[in-house]
Amino acid sequence: MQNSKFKIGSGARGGNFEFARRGFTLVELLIVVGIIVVLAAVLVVSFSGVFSKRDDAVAKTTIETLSANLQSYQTKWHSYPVSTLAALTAQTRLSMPVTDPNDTNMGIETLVIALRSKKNGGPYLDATLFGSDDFRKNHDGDELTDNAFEVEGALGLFEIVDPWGTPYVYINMNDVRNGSVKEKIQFEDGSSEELKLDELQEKLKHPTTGQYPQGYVIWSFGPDKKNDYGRGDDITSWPKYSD
Ligand SMILES: [Ca+2]
Ligand SMILES: [Ca+2]
Repeated sequence: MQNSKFKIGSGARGGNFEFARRGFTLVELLIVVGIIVVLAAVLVVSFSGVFSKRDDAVAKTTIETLSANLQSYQTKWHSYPVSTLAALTAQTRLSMPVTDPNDTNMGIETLVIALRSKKNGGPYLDATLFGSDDFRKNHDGDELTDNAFEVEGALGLFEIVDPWGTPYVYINMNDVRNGSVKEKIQFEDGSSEELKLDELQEKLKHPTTGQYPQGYVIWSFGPDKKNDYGRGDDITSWPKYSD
């Protein structure tokens, strides 16, 4: 019995056995690995392309939704929300001034409060947008101490964030024109960046007509999470200018 077992590979099929045992040469293996690497790279690139297109579309839709909500607000009040809570206090005609607890994400926080405020006949803010943790964040952890704007629920000063986790920027164009913008964005990791007024005024101007966008601007810093003031990969509420 032992003999017959021993003879399996060395009989009539000995050649096959030898071939199987030889396996692949190093060159053959490298070729196979190379092909797998190339295929994987192609798949990763095409999938990331699909994901980044999907994220761009989400940011675009979010900006369109906020713009539609702003339009409802404007129809009622004949103006767009201002860019800071202190100014919104005056716009809402509150007797007690409400100020921002800190100096970050003021534009988008003010927009969210303005659109949620029952005092202003709201809420105008899209419920799906505000109801989802994908969009609603409070990176800088600030909140109001009293409910002067009559918003529903907690008093957290929420931001709406883009698919890459960065808060959208909202600025009323009057504040750009009169140079009163003080906007500082706090990112997910706690770092922050102050917007430069001169760069804002320069980049928001149409390259040939010199016109500013009407009413307000909302933009996302895009996949690179860097502020290009509406240029580069940023996603904008106004028709984007080419660089
Ligand atoms: Ca906040
Ligand atoms: Ca960018």
